[in-house]
Amino acid sequence: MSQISLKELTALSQQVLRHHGFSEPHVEALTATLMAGQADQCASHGVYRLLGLVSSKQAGKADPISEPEVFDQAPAIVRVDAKGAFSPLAFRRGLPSLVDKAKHCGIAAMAINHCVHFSALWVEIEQLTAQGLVAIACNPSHAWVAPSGGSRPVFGTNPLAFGWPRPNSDPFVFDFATSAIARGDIELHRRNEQPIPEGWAIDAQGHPTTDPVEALKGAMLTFGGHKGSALAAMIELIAGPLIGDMTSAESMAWDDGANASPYHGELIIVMDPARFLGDTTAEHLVRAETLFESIQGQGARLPSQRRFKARRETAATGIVEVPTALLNDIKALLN
Ligand code: NDP
Ligand code: PYC
Repeated sequence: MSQISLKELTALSQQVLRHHGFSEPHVEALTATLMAGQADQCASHGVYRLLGLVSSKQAGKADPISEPEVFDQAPAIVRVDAKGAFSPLAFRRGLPSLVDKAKHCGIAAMAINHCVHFSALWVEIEQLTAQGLVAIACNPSHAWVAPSGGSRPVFGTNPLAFGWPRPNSDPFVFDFATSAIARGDIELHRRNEQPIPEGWAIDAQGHPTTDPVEALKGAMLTFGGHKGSALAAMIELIAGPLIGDMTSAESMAWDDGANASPYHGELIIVMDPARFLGDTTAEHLVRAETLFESIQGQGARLPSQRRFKARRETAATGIVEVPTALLNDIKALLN
């Protein structure tokens, strides 16, 4: 492992992206997303993703300069056309309208279309909980995951994220793939030449495997069997056809073997407790705290607790750890 200051890593990320022709708004939005992942010690969605950003652009599958366009689709729906570029800038551009609409209507949605996607969804969710809003986000990816009871990939790793604002504390946030694990984690096991646990994937012949290379050639499995499978299908539908965008299978066909980041849409749904509850908002939100206390009171941890702890550690030291081989691969992107 190499130790590097977050400041230095931020500058390196910006340098790499500029070197590869990304416009300044994309450099800023992409680097903020990558560094958020790294600061929270999310190895599969931190600076590792820089390799995929550059290779997707080099393969002609991600536009490095397109400026997203924001459309006022309906009183409670904002739509952002990312125009073939990565999603973080599209999210940034649509965020003010999404928040306004949620605060006005009580519930609102943002559909991001035609975006290349690589990020963890909590980065977006936390920008909504910071405004006192409850949020749900999801998107398809590439068809890598077999449905429960099947053996051929249909679904993406389809993340589902949820955030609940808390008055005097970190928000309650969960964010997970509907596959047993994110694909990025299997890629990291391949990079480190480590076996994967049983239950994550099957090989191309449909047999259970612990070999990450065979897993990446075969099919990943859903989490929770038929339950993860149904959630993955729901995400294909509501963040695919419902918003006029691609399913994971369509994204995979569009990729045509380029091995680029997935290209599709994303759906974000936001609710304003103050509009649901009016004068009784504080009274009801305090009841949510009772729920959290009853979870933590018995020694169970809340999702994202590990991340928030990691974030505070990074803020205190200003230092993050990056595998030396990865750091070298990133520096090589400047050649
Ligand atoms: P994990 O299975 O590692 O964890 C997901 C969630 O579960 C986190 O909120 C985590 O909190 C929480 N958690 C983990 N262990 C516990 C525990 N013991 N008790 C309570 N909560 C726990 O994540 P995945 O591999 O499924 O996903 C990782 C990331 O990959 C996500 O951020 C997701 O958005 C991203 N992803 C993005 C995709 C895309 O298309 N853009 C596709 C697939 C995944 P904590 O972090 O604190 O451990
Ligand atoms: O790790 O499964 C994943 C993933 C897909 C797109 C971004 N991350």
